[in-house]
Amino acid sequence: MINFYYWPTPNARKVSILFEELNLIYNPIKIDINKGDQFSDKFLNISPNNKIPAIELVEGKEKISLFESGAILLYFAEKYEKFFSNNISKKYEIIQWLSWQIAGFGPMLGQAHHFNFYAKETIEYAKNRYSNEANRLYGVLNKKLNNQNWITGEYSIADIATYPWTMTTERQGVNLEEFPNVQKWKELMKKRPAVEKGMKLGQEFKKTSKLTEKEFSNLFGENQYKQR
Ligand SMILES: N[C@@H](CCC(=O)N[C@@H](CS)C(=O)NCC(=O)O)C(=O)O
Repeated sequence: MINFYYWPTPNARKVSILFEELNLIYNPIKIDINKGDQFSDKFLNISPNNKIPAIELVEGKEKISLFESGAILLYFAEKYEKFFSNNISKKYEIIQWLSWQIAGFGPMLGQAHHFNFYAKETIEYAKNRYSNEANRLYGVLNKKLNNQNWITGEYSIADIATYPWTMTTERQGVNLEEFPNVQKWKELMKKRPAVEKGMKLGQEFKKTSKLTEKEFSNLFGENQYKQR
């Protein structure tokens, strides 16, 4: 059994989509990051960076515990030889686009979302800087998807990692109509039953109202930055 520590956010959804694609049985364990569950000693032991997603499982005599969505996707894709490749150049093309998502697309979109939506003060420079970066990155993705359905040719963990980040385009300062290949690719992704199911995990816990002071402190303020 796989213990899957999650909260309904893009980084966790990458993992639930892959689990659904692989038809794996897993035990979803909620870590309410608004409430501050990510700072418990038990969770920090599994994920010292205080972030979801994380997983734990037993493999023979070995206990495996992983955090960082990219590492988790690579672990299962490699183990089950699915949504990856045995061909070395294709394999590294997939790793390259997975890295692009983890190191660029995700963090930049996250910052755009933060300054356009969560920030308590309006900082035009930051809003422009990250919205511009977001638009640049959507442009890169749009170009890559020219004349092909999937990011690296075949459906892979690069697609799985990228898709959940393309949900809140308005808050990222992005108009998706400017990126028609990304729009087409999103439609294809949405049609996959595993993607639909993976995206729904924990939907009912998703916050629709504004963050309270305490929640803001947990995610972006005093409690987040306290030495632990
Ligand atoms: N690089 C990490 C990022 C994970 C991440 O940012 N997780 C967020 C939710 S999407 C989180 O747990 N935030 C809680 C916190 O920062 O305290 C990954 O790809 O797994």
